[in-house]
Amino acid sequence: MASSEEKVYIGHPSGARACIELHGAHLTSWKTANGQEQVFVSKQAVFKPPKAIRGGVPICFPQFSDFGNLKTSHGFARNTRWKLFEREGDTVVLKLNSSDDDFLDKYGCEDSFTISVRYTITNTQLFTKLMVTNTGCEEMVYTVALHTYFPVEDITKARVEGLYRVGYLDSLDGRLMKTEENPYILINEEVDRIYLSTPPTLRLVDPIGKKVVTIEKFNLPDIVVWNPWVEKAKRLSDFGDNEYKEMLCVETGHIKPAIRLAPGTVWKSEQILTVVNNGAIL
Ligand code: TA6
Repeated sequence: MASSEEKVYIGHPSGARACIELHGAHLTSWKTANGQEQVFVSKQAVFKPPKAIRGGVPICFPQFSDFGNLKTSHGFARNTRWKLFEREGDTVVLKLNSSDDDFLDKYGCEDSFTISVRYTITNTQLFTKLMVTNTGCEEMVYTVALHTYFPVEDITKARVEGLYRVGYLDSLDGRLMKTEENPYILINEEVDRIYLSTPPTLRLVDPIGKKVVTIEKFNLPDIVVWNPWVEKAKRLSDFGDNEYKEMLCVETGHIKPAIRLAPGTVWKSEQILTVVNNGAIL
């Protein structure tokens, strides 16, 4: 089995060009059968732990942002070496076990857990399943998110549908609770919002790229929408000044309330991304 330090590549068993590439458990490329790249990775991304890779799908665990009690924003899972557990055809599974790495010393995490991620591809879809098992004697309290960076042809024309009238915490305004008053979200400034208790399905529409991505989720009630825009982009050392124009983070997560997992029990979630090209862009 490939070690978690190597890149892992899963090609669609039919021989179609659909494939994914992982660095550890961090998905850094997802191509659909037409060969089109479906995740954004910054040209200035650093591929050297413990620096998180700027792009793809960072796994935020055991906390999203500072929704937890660790110092490391977004938790340590995205900076840690996972172990390749299974690799079969269109599926790959990686695991991270608290006993593998001394998280208590490194991150102050006292939990005993195993987290696994299972990626499965079809010609146009990416299925991501997360499973957390509490292997300790104490209740685990944690938050989680799939911090997906989507590429868009023109950020000012892209839109997110499905969050109309949903409440959100505005991270740019003291995390004040607000309500989405627009039928769909357009981006023309820095946006950093945590939408709570969202509908099970959303759409990311890229009219210039003639592409629609449907985001379905199970047990991931919250959605984060983030674009750094001009000023924050300049402050990110691993992100090009103009790259904000070609990406949008739409992240599925369980952030507020946190997940409370009793000893010996399992938490499961799933995200299904489906790409429709030249789709019904209404
Ligand atoms: O998901 C939005 C967010 O929490 C933003 O506040 C911004 O910090 C972004 O994540 C990127 O975080 P990172 O730690 O990867 O630079």
